[in-house]
Amino acid sequence: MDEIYAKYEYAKKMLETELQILIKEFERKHGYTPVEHTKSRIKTEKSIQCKLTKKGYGFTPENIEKHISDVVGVRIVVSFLSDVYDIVSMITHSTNLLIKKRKDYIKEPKDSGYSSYHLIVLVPIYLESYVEYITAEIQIRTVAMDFWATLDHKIRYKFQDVIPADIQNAMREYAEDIQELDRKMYEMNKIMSKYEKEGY
Ligand code: 0O2
Repeated sequence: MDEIYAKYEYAKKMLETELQILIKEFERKHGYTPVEHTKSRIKTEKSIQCKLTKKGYGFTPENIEKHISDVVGVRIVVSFLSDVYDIVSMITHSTNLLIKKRKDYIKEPKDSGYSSYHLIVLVPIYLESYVEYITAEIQIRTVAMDFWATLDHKIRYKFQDVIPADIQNAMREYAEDIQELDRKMYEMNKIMSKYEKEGY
């Protein structure tokens, strides 16, 4: 286990550095800062164990590597809906990261109402005599989606996934409100850009 955790630590560092550079370059080229904040983490042993149990697998290094794609996770929170897709495109064009899978929970939100764009990527780590590719998850979402997901996470933790129906229904409704708000903010940003172009 020590060996595999060490590799996840290296992958987290590599991914953080790669994303920092990509975001800085994006800002330099476009003269605009789309990212509000980023957060990275290594999933706790308890959480990995829990997820493997739910999927019906034992807690072994092989099962972690094979069945858990988000031991290393980075979340990128952006201002507007269009920024999500700009950041996805930026990461997709990186020559250092390989895209393994995409999950667009913005176009198709989960039943809970959860929405975000997930990229499952392969991150190279340079060991003594060889390069190994480690799987990691990048979640890209707007501030509004992040607000919703943070509360939803607290609810899930409190009720241990057995969430009362009234809370579930309310959260689905708020997810729709958030979607609508993101759309309105995106339109407002377009209007602002138009004014800017006209010299305001
Ligand atoms: P934590 O504690 O946030 O890390 P898969 O093998 O692809 O079928 P997986 O990895 O569960 O299974 O994929 P999925 O559904 O894309 O979810 C990955 C992560 O997305 C979750 O990790 C959450 O971080 C987030 N997520 C997915 N659904 C929800 C949701 O309904 N509400 C919230 N708040 N977050 C969600 P973990 O390990 O479940 O949790």
